[in-house]
Amino acid sequence: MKIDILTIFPEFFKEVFDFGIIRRAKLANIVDLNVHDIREFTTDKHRMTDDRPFGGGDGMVLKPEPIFAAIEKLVGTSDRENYPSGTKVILLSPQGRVFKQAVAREFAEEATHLVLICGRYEGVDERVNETLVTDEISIGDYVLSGGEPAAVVLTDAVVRLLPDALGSDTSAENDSFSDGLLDCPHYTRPAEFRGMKVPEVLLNGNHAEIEKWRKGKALEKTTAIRKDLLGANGECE
Ligand code: 9D3
Repeated sequence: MKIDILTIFPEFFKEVFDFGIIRRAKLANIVDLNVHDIREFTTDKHRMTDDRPFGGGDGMVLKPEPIFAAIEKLVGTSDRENYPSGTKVILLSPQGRVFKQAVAREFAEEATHLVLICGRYEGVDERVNETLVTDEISIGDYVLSGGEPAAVVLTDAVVRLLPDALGSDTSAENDSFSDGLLDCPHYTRPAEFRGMKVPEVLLNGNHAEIEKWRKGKALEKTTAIRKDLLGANGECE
């Protein structure tokens, strides 16, 4: 999969993709991940990426020209009707559909090229949304100062789902959310730490008992703090 990130703060991403599963996926050519400065696609003397809003008001709005130029370079066209199949141009914005594991799965399975446009607090010219964007995504109901952290979250969640991105010791199948429940508690040595004992069931080697305990704890935890995950629709919503 190819992932291109468009931002006015390319420095934000300097080291964030150099660790763990994403780093491995890059080295194994499972993902071709690149960050682009929107400013590099400006053609005016002052290389302006934003401008004052028509109609007045505070703050600046990201200009359409460099974003259109970037998409034309990266995708080949600025008409979303003519994007190559498997191409998604995603605007990260608080107005978007909320990112969930099901959305990560959809992108990992259907897309071969993701272009992530990082919005800013003040907004993006609406013509970007009208003709370039195939998916508008929010990562949740809280206010960020821009789309950059959201681009990191989305990239991480999608890349680890790509075939062969996870090591053989881990499996996306065993993830919390894959069976719609939160994870069970985990313990490692020592069996007693400052008077706190590891549950006896985990020490006795009875794997059927252990599985039953883990499932029970997962259900207990989910019921206590995330009843919304227990819906019958299996969408983990
Ligand atoms: C004047 C700004 N706000 C009016 C309610 C809207 C607003 C626009 C842009 C608030 C924050 C932002 C910057 N955030 C993002 O670009 C963003 C975001 C977020 O804030 N929350 C969750 N997901 C995302 S994805 C991009």
